[in-house]
Amino acid sequence: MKIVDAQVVVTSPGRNFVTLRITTDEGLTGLGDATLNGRELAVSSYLVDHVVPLLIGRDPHRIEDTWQYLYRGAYWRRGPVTMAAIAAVDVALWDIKAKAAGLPLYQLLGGASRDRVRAYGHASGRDIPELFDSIRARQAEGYQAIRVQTGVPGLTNVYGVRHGAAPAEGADRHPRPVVEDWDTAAYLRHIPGVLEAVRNEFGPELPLLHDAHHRLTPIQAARLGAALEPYDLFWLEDCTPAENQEGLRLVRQHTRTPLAIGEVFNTVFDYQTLVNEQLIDYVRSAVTHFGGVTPLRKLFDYAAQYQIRSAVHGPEDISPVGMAAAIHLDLAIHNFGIQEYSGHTAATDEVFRHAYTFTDGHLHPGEEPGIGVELDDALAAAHPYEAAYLPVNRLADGTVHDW
Ligand code: CS2
Ligand code: MG
Repeated sequence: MKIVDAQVVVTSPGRNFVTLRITTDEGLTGLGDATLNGRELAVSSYLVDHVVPLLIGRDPHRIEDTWQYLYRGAYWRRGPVTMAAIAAVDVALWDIKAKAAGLPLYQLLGGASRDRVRAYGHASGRDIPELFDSIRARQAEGYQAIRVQTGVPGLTNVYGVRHGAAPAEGADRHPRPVVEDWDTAAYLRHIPGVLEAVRNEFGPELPLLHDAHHRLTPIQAARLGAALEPYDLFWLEDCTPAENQEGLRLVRQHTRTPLAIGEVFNTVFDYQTLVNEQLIDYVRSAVTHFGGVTPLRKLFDYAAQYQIRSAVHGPEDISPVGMAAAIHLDLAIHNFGIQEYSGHTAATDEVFRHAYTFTDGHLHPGEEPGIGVELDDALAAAHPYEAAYLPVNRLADGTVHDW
């Protein structure tokens, strides 16, 4: 079999998605997600201008070799644009291989290690009553594990918190980045009381997660983790910008709250100290941003040696193609932890018809050969790209802060 064509489709059914479709001389096609929120066209260009010409004529079955060829061969390694582009190729090739075998992808990854995949959803509120309503809404949808984000008194615009009908994070199509505001001291004073209220209202059994979104220093994170221990979090996510991996030693010494990190990481090297020293409990990378199924499977196997589990990043900006690939991997690996799942707009689900299902808070990839996603080109074309930025974050004095 040979690759005869590869196209990049950029569509915006509510938000932008970048999809690679690889076609073979036998008529089989495969899809890969290359969406990098707020920088979509950079990945599209990387694929169209630099990668697609290299794919034509290659044997689509040689997934590992193609991955190494694109990663090592480029010389300029790592980075989100490169790794999202390689991920799209990798997933599209797995899709083709599984279709050629007539099997759903998870069967090629060793078969199911579980019957279904537990997902967590997002709840948020500007205040506690609004947050309670949001948690109840997620429970009504079936979620059995919930991430809680809350407004902070004195701050008007906080990451992850829904303002009225507006989307909570990143989906706004702003032609310039929205400026959010931040005050770490106010956040640290406020958040333990919120989690106490949620725990009291919803009881001891509901798994609760919280995302600090890279905003704390190691000592602030250590203090927060310790303060949250009575509320038994499933995890505290991205407590620091963890490219300073050694900083997690300090956090770990001071708290038994489980830690999850990695949604912005794109290679195993970003995790070495965190995993080798068992400084975290969950690795958070997405198939789409980590170079695909091939390297993410290796990361999970490496993490398993340290009793660290998977928790694949699954916000709305991972397309249904990236989500499907994640769910196949989740079903197959032994050290699965949990899958983030925000769902998509109805328009997105029409553009990307998918076999995976969400029932009673759990996902299943379905039994269609391949990853089980089809892209409707005509519908995709009806939703052209729209420039959109993620927000930026500033302190009260105007200093740009992590977000
Ligand atoms: C978030 C993301 O899902 C999460 O945990 O941190 O929503 C993140 O902000 C977006 O994916 C950025 O594109
Ligand atoms: Mg996060």
